[in-house]
Amino acid sequence: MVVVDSHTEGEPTRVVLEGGPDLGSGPLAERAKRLATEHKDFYRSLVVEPYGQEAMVGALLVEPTNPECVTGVIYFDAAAVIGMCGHGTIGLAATLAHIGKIGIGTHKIETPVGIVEVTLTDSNTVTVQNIDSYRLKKGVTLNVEGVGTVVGDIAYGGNWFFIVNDSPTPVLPSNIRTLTEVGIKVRESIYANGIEGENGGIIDHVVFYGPALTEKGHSRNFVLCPDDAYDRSPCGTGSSARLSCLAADQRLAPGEEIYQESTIGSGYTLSYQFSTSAKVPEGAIVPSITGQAFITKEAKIMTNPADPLRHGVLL
Ligand code: PYC
Repeated sequence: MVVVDSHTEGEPTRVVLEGGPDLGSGPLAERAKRLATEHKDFYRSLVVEPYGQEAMVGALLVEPTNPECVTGVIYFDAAAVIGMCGHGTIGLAATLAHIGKIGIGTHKIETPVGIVEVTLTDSNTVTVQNIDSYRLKKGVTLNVEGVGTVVGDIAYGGNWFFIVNDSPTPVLPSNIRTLTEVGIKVRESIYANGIEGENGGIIDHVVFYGPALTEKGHSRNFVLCPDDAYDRSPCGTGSSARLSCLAADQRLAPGEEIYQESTIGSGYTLSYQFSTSAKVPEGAIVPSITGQAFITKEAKIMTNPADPLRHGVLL
């Protein structure tokens, strides 16, 4: 497999340029399902040790169905094939620029959940115009064993999120272990209570918000991903979901920019416009996420059939 690695605000992405499985030529959602059900060993091995690294998200390039798109892409982490990935799309745009496939300007990319737009300002700086994002439910109360009462909103930004405005634990790098443990307990409670997104959508991302630690920051977040790793960036799809909540609560006006800090202190500039699509719930927004990605590696991944750990170590 030929891959290019990058990091977006600290969060790693591995773009698979060549050597992925044949997923057919159907809609991307169908191909994503085939990747999830028929090729788990393949995608997992690319993002977990010893061939991958903690927190890595993979981006498998596929032929788009829409000829206006420069590529199609299916994202995955160690635990799941995911609908969309904001940091991954910033990393993908920087990678496509690195290999000479796109230049400065705006380009369309097809994902299993819809078409997104990327605007490359320079080789590292990318703005993603994400798919329509919206809040499904406000103020869902959970009684989480060992944690207490946790109140959050259920919102969609390409993945389903449980968004907690008042983090049960201060969002500080020194609390990453506790934040991870509490996040897992919150997610278990969501599952145990049968709480879902629309059409049975699995709420597999949990985000905690706390006060910003810098002057320019709006707030600081901690994002628990399906593979139990935390997002080193502020999470593009999570930020999209949060923007939909801020819009619904009239805490942020359309076009107003905020700077979202991540747990490690990197960040995204965020804004939104209201969606004009009739296909999404009223109040849905089109989020805009700007961040920077840097190429870290060009590599050929070897999968030696004699290697007992070729499918990755168990997490
Ligand atoms: O940036 O959307 C994102 C994302 C999802 C999972 C990890 N990062």
